[in-house]
Amino acid sequence: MRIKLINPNTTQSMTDLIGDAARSVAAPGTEILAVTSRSGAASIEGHYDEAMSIIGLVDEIMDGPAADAYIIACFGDPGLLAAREITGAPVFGIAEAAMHAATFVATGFSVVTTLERTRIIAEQLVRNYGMEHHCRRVRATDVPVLELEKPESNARAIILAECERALSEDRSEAIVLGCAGMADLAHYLEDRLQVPVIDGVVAGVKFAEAIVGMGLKTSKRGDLAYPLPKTYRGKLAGYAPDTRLASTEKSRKVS
Ligand code: 5HY
Repeated sequence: MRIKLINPNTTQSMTDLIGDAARSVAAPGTEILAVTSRSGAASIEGHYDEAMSIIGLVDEIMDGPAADAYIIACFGDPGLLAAREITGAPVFGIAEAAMHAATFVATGFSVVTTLERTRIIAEQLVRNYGMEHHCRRVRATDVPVLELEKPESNARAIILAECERALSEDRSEAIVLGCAGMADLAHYLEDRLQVPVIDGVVAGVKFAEAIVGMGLKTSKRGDLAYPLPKTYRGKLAGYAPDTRLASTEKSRKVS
């Protein structure tokens, strides 16, 4: 099966990092197509960045080649429901995937993310996903997304210290990493913390393999049905659903 792993920010080095993480767990026969959005912000750190990232995300889903599943590799899960509308293939957000994975291995988890504003967005996701009973707290580290890649930022030590506080102060039994750019930290942290540390990129890949393996597709009954045909104006005229849905998608469209 082919899983398209979409980095909705425009930083290629982060795509390389998440592509490596995804391939390290992919089953034999799973192809990971890791792509960087062609438009938008270098890092996604707020509602505006998220909103602007959705066009690039849509481009990656609508422009072939079709995949058996898609993963949105940004912890805000930007455009997740819109993405589920435009394809029948299952779509996974890394926040949703990581939180669900955490509930299988712990009663309570903490999310450790980057900036304070991201912390607030992640709290909204916890509520949207009905995870209030499982997520004990969302914690920020004040490490900006692109600083994660720089050894001089001391990001590893800062994140490790925040995870240790999460385990002692939140009474959490697992850690969910709150940024795709933390994908390479999971093993390092797990070795030191001795609790499950869940990276959503890896969780997304394994859920994608499971759901595709079960033969499941996104329901086209209700709100995730293909978008209604209508006129789009202005800069988005070319995004009118009927003109834009990829021909591969149209051929498997369920009306
Ligand atoms: C992410 N931003 O996973 C996030 C989440 C964050 O560019 N990729 C981003 O830390 O704000």
